[in-house]
Amino acid sequence: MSGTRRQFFRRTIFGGLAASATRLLAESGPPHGQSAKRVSASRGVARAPAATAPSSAGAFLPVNTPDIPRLAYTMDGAVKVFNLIAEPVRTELVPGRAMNAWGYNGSVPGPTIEVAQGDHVRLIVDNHLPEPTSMHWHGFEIPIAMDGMPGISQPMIPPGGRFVYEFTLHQAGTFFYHSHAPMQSMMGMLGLFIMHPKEPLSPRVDKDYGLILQEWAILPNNTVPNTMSMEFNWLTMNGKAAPATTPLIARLGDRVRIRLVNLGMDHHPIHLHGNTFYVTGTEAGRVPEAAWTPANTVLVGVAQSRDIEFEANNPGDWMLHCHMPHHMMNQMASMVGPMMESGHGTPHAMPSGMGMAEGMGMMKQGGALDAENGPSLGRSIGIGADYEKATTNAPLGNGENARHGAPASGSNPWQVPGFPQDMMMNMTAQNSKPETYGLPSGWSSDLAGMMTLVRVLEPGLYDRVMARVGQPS
Ligand SMILES: [Cu+2]
Repeated sequence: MSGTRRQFFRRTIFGGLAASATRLLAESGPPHGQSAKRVSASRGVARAPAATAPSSAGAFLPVNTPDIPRLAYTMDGAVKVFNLIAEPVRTELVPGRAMNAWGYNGSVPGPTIEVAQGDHVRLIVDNHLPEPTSMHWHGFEIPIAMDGMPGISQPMIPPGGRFVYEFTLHQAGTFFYHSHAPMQSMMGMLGLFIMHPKEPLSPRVDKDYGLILQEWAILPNNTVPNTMSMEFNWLTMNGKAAPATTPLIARLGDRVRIRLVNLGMDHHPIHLHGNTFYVTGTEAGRVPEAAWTPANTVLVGVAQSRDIEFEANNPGDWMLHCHMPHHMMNQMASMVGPMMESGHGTPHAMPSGMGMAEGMGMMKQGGALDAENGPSLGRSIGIGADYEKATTNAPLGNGENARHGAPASGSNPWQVPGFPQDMMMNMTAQNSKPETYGLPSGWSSDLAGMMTLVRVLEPGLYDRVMARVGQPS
């Protein structure tokens, strides 16, 4: 497409989008797709006041933060008033895997706040937690009294207490808010705070998405994140682990922005398949265009945000994921190993090799990783026979190999030390949602952890997906 035609095309699209953006903003509150359901179910957000008119700074394309609601506001004269309630939140990482975390207004991470540069805002923070908290506005150039530093700029907000923050925003970009108690932020207490610039950015985007990257350590048979742990077994985007993350939808030819925020213990190299993007923003705002560099992986460090933008001109369902190998998995647990078959009626159950104490990881002698104990310690009660040590997994007979498609002669893949390393699970049925419409069957098999899809769709399929999502296309 020639430059002129392309610009015409974009202007035409944007004309329509700007209109729908204004409409969306006026409606405010519910975000797109799945999140809408979550808003209505969320008592915190339900308690928040209804939204009113769009910003006086003019219409902007709202940021779509899948699986996270947008925080509604009221106007008090010229002041935008937001209510945030710090509280325990029970959520699901993937269907059926519950987590008892802490967040705001019934959401983990907290709801997305969107304002325009120059807005005067009042943020009323209520503490419904059993311990004191405070709120820090990360990177905001505001008076020290509003910085949320207990003991320096304010007293802690006690349980049942309230603190009112109020300031004028002169910055623009992808910011975030979080509890300044480190363990509370590791319990989930942060949220996106998008400041839209007074003057629209150029080039304008057709889709604007926001994703918060988090990590959780949740021990077996537990639902509460262990904030002391350095070993994380659940990695999420907007509070969901793949394949429960919601795909980001783009129409072929759209210009797409994705805003990435990381507040955890690890850095996340976020990689996009099939498309080259430019890093156009940091946690401090817009990067001058002359400094943009092409990339397909951007390192989002702790306490940073990164905006990436690209022309979605390569059709397909493209992975967007952290490339840290351990961040591409779900429910990892060291020293536990793969799930074994039960033994009830199956010929493959592991014979008992250790007693209850050893099976639970309680050492009486030797080292946890020595030759005698290492491969089997802590796997589970009654598992860890001598011959498991040779193979580190359940041996299967030849008949079973044949069933799994392995060569019938001699080579038994189950006898390879360290096999299997990767377990794939098809969870397509549990994770179907409007945004997954039209994906190949079995799409969920290789999606886990900090991962989602960027679906660059031809107009026909795009329209069908958007009709299901319930958004104007
Ligand atoms: Cu990562």
